[in-house]
Amino acid sequence: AKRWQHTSARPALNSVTPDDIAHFAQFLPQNAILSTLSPVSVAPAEIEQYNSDWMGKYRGKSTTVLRPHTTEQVSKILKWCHERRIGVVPQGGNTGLVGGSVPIEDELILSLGNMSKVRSFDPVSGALVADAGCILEALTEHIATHDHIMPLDLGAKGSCQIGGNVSTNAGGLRLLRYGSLHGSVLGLEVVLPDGTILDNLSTLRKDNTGYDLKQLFIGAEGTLGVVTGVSILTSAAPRAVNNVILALPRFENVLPLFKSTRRHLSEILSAFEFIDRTAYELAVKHGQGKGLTNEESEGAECFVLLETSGGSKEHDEEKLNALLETLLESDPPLINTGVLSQSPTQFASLWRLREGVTEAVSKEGKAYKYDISIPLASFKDVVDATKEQLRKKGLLHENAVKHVLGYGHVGDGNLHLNIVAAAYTQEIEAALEPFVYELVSSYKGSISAEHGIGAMKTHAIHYSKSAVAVDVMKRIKHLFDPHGIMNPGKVLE
Ligand code: FAD
Ligand code: 2HG
Ligand code: ZN
Repeated sequence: AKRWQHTSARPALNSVTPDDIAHFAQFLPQNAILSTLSPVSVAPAEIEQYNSDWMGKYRGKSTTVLRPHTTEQVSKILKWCHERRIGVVPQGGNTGLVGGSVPIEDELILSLGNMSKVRSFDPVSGALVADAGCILEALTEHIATHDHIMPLDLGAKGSCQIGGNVSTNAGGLRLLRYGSLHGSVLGLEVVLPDGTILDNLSTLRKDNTGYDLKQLFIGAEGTLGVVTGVSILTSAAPRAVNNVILALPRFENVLPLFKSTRRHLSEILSAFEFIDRTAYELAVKHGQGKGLTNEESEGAECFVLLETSGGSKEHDEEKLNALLETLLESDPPLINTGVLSQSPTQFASLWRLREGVTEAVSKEGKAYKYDISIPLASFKDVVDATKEQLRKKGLLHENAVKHVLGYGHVGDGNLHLNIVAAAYTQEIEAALEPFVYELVSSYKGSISAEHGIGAMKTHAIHYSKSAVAVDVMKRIKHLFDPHGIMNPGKVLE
């Protein structure tokens, strides 16, 4: 993991001291302060989970985790840290994949987990207002009782928080249908670095009264303030959902398949997800759902999971069956086989295959993750070129890189290129970077489609943003956070 050092361009920051803990204890309940410092003095093991990221790739050295219950408490914490020049890392579910949610040095960790109340839900407009620390799955379950669904869904749903989702501008599995959070978030409550509470928690669909400030915090990765409340537009739950897994003989069929699927399914298509053969085999190997029998999957180069969400099960099934017939009858057939889920259990199991790839990969080894936007037709070329690069460097073997795989959100032009290694080593990283970034740049793509910049890609932001854009970002950062306390070393170097 890269280490950030204080530079003359960045103001120096102070470590948390026992005096700071004594100050926090004046307004925070005992259970909201976890610190290895006196007078709290917990064992370092108790804060280990907050210092380590989901992949086991990034590790901070924080002594102190604060878990406030209210927005006012967050405000008091930031006001103090602003005055004392203490770095603060906001942390949600800690499922981020770019090292953004853990400290680089010994910044204070501000965990939102205790702020987990639903504030309101309007079943007429679908507007949901919730504390930032609400777990995505808990919100999904809460509004399911009102026959509504969240506009986003991702494999980390059981741990990630809505505030973390907003702060990373998470994409996920439903973006094709419901669009990005820049469209569905209606308002935010944010505590600015100096402790000021910016209450923009509107539930209005339309509000053109000057600058749309909330947009700045969507995807800011905790560098501009702490999101404490989220107002988000949810949709009426579809009456019928179906999913199908398709086995394709060749990658080249994905593009014509996508075109054909869109034409046949039009408004009921709600997801179109891609996994290559290696990703499929890893998911199966590590028990992530069941898809096809060995016979059905034999000879397939890749797989597509598609989902429909519509008004009538029979009507949607009719459309899906007509699509499957067309695909099988085309000359040569675009697919080897297609299996339509027959029960809610099978539906969930098919989804598990796709959603479970990340978990399967983490069981298999240490993953280098490149989350890129490139033209869909180049997905395979990028995976192949990366494999070839590692082969040329003599790194493609059991003790170094075990697998190179590609999967992702085809419908959004977003490929997840994962390199699974026996261990994180400088040699592998040097073979991958800047190689992958230059490859992406040659396609005029993005080096971060949905996971963000975090600590991982600060040095590479110029591959996807102009010098002018980075300069404007720095000026915005300085305006909100003149002392540079918010998530230092993340997004901007
Ligand atoms: P964290 O990991 O805790 O934090 C992420 C970033 O946001 C950090 O920079 C942190 O400082 C900041 N932050 C967190 N909360 C706040 C807050 N309240 N205020 C200000 N800043 C805050 N991502 C996708 O886009 N699409 C996917 O499909 C997807 N699938 C995933 C599947 C798995 C199995 C895993 C492990 C991750 C996946 N991710 C995906 C990445 C990750 O889950 C998302 O980025 C998620 O939105 C992070 O939420 P979190 O609450 O865990 O945030
Ligand atoms: C997904 O789409 C997530 O499954 C995670 O964005 C991707 O682990 C990854 O590389
Ligand atoms: Zn993804």
